[in-house]
Amino acid sequence: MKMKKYTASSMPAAMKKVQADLGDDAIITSSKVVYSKGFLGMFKKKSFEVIAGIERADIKEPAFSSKTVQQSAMFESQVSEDSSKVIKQELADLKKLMKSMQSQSASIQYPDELSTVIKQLEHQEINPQLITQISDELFTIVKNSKANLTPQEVQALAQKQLAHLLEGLPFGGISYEKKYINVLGPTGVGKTTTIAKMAAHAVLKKKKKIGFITTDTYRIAAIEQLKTYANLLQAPVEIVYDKEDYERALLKFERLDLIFIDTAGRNYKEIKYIKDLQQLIDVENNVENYLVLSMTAKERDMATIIEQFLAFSVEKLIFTKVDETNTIGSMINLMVKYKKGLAYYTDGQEVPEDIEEASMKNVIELLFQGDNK
Ligand SMILES: Nc1nc2c(ncn2[C@@H]2O[C@H](COP(=O)(O)OP(=O)(O)O)[C@@H](O)[C@H]2O)c(=O)[nH]1
Ligand SMILES: [Mg+2]
Repeated sequence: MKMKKYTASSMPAAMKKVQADLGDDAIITSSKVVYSKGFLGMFKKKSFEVIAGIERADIKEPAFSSKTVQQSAMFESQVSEDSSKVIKQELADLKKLMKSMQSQSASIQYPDELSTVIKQLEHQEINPQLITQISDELFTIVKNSKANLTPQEVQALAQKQLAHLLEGLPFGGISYEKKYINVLGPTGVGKTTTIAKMAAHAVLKKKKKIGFITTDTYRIAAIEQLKTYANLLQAPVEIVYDKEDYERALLKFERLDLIFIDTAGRNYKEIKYIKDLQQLIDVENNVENYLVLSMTAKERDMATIIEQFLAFSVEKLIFTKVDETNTIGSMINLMVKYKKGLAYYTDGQEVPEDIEEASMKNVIELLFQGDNK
């Protein structure tokens, strides 16, 4: 992937530049605020820098261009008759080969054995490019196998290909190695509910002393909701309105094992505020960031959210409301595209039970179970 740097006076302006230059498929790999020294070092100028790039579709050069053929033809007249015969033959062979290659690529048809699996992947709205990638691999395997494969065998092979795509991405929930669990995402995706589920597990199964911090002070109901869960778990809650509150809360919770931070970010300004707050604890490198996305959202909108939160080192995503959809391809597409792992997925409103810690295995199984007709 070729990377380019874009600078502008605001983050939206920088993003616009990226979009104008690279289109909607641009991948933002980093973004930051840079301060350049102004006049006599007195006026610092603030600008926003984004590094972005785009995955290039392989540009395929034809193996032999017509120019080469023309050159060979010219060359032909200068050589002895014998070798000219040889060359003629070679050219004819070449033409034949090219013709057969063209007809093959124009009518690539996957064998019937693969059609069920391909339909399943399509039904789940796996990205077409990924489907082609998987199908091509399966095609090679099926072609080379002596006996006909059973549908179960083909499905198992498809699962293996999916595992390939997800290889190297982190799976699994809280590591319990860091003190702060920062749960990010826009309002309404299910952050607070998911935090309650995670926290219940930490208290009941892992016997951790926990506390809650919320910066989502926009709606009273949201505060009350978190307080209710905290009371049930007999854990303290701190409501944070500014940086000072935040510092005070961190100090107050010094002796606890695990702090869940509920942070709603609705727009760029709020996300920046969260980032500023996080700097207070990030110095210790003691945070795990989770970004929560709802499976009921459109893939493109989820992608936008992921991009908005790129400034945070989010390793793993959490997908909620899996119970409200039959298609979970977008989950896989986004993980592959943004190289993010998966911590949990949630499948209902019940606290604490409706949550699954993610593994590569259960995500792939999720894709193949349920309504695939
Ligand atoms: N069906 C379903 N609803 C969920 C799930 N997780 C959360 N919700 C609901 O989504 C709504 C918003 O949840 P909330 O935790 O307040 O979201 P927040 O604004 O991100 O904190 C509530 O009605 C939750 O009960 C889930 O996995 N499945
Ligand atoms: Mg909330």
